[in-house]
Amino acid sequence: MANMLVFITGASSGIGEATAMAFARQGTRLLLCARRADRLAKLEPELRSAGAADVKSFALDVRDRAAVNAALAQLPEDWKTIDILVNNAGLSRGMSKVQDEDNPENWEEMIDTNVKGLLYVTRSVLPGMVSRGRGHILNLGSTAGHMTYANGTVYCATKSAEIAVSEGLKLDLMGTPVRVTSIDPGIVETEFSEVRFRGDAARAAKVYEDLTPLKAADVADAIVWAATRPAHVNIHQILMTSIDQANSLVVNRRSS
Ligand code: NDP
Ligand code: 8X3
Repeated sequence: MANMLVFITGASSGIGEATAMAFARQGTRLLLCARRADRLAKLEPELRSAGAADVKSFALDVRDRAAVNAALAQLPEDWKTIDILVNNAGLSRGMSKVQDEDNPENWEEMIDTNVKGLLYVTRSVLPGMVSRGRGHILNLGSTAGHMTYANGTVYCATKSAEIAVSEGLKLDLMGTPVRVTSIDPGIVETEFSEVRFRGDAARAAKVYEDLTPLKAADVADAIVWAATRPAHVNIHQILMTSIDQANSLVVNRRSS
């Protein structure tokens, strides 16, 4: 892994940050982006101390196609040869019925980030992987893409789309050595719910109350595992939950 260059989107928090740390321990070079560049800058020395061969980070909003293309085009040549892309940047906004949604901007933000942003970043990285004859794309899906839950229609739709995109990429890439993996976790305790509920910490805490959630590091561990299989092995999908979850709907809460 020491010669590998790993690009992680949404590395300023949660699963993306934990994945950066997990790859750092493998000694890879790390290219990181998110909108909060200050957080990435703080993370850089920690990743170096953990073993990363080198780290470069930059501010990027994956919803901005021109900015995605420009950011990748402006990289120094030796930072363009990305071996592993982790399309992690993503979010949920709100929980409501479609007929009650009074803020459809929430829908745009989820679709633009989770689906279109993932495609923009992939399009800017994938041709290089194909022409170099090596590469691995790992996309963050969710149990939400496997089973829709009430009041989560649009978020679930974006994660369902992520599964379709991952399957489609695998088909597109047949005949090349580039691998595609969809990483599909259930409930993971990160800033995800605080973002979803726009800073309502009490409501966010309820999501993780009375159950054992996955940790971001558990998901990072699965990502590194998928990325470190022999080159001829393609892990298509990892559907993972904590011991207290069966699917999108069935969760074991100790209080109930
Ligand atoms: P966090 O909120 O902790 O992290 C989300 C990351 O995405 C942040 O680094 C954020 O950075 C980045 N991000 C969001 N929007 C953009 C954008 N427009 N451009 C660039 N970066 C962006 O949540 P998680 O770590 O939990 O989520 C990571 C991924 O995992 C998401 O795709 C999520 O859907 C998925 N997931 C999460 C689960 C959970 O229960 N937590 C379960 C299953 C999947 P910044 O704000 O600085 O831009
Ligand atoms: C995140 C997991 O169940 O909150 O994708 O949608 S869930």
